[in-house]
Amino acid sequence: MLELVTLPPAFGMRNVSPFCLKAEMLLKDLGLEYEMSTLGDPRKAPKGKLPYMIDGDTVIADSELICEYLEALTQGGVYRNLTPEQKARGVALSRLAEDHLYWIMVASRWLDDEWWPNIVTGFFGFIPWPIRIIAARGARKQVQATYNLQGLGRHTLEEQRGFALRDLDALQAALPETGFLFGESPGVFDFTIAGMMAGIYDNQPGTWVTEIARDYKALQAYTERVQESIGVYGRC
Ligand SMILES: N[C@@H](CCC(=O)N[C@@H](CS)C(=O)NCC(=O)O)C(=O)O
Repeated sequence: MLELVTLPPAFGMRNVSPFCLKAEMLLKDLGLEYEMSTLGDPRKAPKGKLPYMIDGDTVIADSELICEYLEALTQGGVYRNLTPEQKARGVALSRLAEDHLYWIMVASRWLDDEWWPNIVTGFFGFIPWPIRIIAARGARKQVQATYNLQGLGRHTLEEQRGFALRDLDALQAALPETGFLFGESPGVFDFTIAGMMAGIYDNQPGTWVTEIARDYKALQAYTERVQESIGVYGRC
């Protein structure tokens, strides 16, 4: 049986990571037998990030590589009959969500002093005090350094809000008002976008990105539609 290793629940989310949620939705959609397990410390994962998937002796680390593996396993079940143009749009939107908006969401959780106590309890609660706060502060420094290296961390909060708004504008404009990206049933690229947006809309309490995303009603309705259709929700 396939095993998907994800982060433990946190912030009112049973699957708190957008990448893990995408992989879970895809496994359910493909009708494959799978079980889920959790790992509190992503540093112990094969590539230091979650999710990874185990299939017998094979370990696949990275949600996109999991998609590729499942595509081969199901002989084309993941990308189905997508045209090259549809796949190109799907990949471009995924990069927007996973390699840009994702970092703003991460910063809104980790680097906002008001939200920070939720990180300490949500991600580090399993570590005894006072090691917990030392470990959490160390990880926060790394998140800040990564955000700076990515480039977004060099901007003012107001400028970061502007980047988030333009990402959300683009996502909402690219999505259909009914149905899904490429047809009447959701597919892998819907899982990518809905997996990302579920964490933004439903993490408890909301972050500053949640606040601005709430104005994007069509994007929120789409996120609900995908989760409902597949029967997998990020929230508890
Ligand atoms: N490209 C990876 C990204 C996975 C990722 O960033 N996972 C986060 C959780 S949402 C993680 O494990 N972060 C831990 C870290 O970077 O130390 C994928 O698609 O699987």
